[in-house]
Amino acid sequence: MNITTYLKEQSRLVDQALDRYTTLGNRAPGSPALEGLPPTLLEAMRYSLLAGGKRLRPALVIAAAGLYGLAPEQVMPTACAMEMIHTYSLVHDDLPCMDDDDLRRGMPTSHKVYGEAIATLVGDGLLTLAFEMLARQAEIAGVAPDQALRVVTEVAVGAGAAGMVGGQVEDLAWEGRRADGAQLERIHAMKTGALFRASLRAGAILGGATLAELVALDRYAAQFGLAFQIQDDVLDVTGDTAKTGKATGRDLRHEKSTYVSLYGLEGAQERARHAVAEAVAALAPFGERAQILIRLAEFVVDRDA
Ligand code: GRG
Repeated sequence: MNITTYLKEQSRLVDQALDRYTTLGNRAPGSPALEGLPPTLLEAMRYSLLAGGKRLRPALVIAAAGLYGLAPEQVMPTACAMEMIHTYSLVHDDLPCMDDDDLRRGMPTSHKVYGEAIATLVGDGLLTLAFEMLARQAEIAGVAPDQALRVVTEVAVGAGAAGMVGGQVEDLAWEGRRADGAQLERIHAMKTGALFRASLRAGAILGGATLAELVALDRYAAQFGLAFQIQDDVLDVTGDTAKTGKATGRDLRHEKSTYVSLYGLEGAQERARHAVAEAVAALAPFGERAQILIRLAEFVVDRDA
């Protein structure tokens, strides 16, 4: 199985579903209610949501659910909810009060096109819509209400103050100061890792995972997140804006400690490779069923975008 082909196919399905879920009048089971939503807000939400991106978090939901034989469409509301939350975080992260970026996913950032107030509300709207979708999936055949509730809890923990939002606060607090390796790992485990972890857990919960299996996926998620973040730091130095769709050199401009600034380019890459090996080792309990998750971990350090 070629992971690039796999990701392309999953992205196509996710893009179609995101389009459907944000189209007025859609009555498919599990879809949100959009009637009355101001047209400019819906347009601005769709602008950022349908701008591309690797769709990694949905891929993790789908791959984790796939461990239990679920098809992508059975977990599509959850997969799309994770992408909505991720997109909200990017829109807010790009605001002038945060990283103040002009380019995202190869396009002008939300606040450049719609202004700061709408961009802030786009983020708020996407975050809330994500939770509406997670709750509504109890309306879909095969998703038991107690499963849907567990997924809501997992995602709230990963996206909230003890996860992604808290990590962003920590990240901002360290700007201009030199964090050590352990501090950096803590920041990114919250800021980026928590959403990957929630994606994997959500997919696995929908598939009926045991507690031991969730623990194995947590170990995978931690190493996957670390490898992803190291490569993100590497690409901020070596990446090509035409491919990453965002400016490079942002970390230096914001005086952020990164894996590259701490360990050098080669040292950082070596650490990323080690993290991938650890991620793969964590999947041992799943045997052959884990092939996609293995390839996804390899992909995060091989990617150029
Ligand atoms: C509440 C005002 C307010 C702000 C919160 C939570 C937050 C803003 C920001 C933190 C999240 C963040 C921007 C993390 C950065 C992680 C990262 C490297 C994102 C890029 O992810 P990719 O490479 O992007 O998966 P694509 O575009 O491929 O989806």
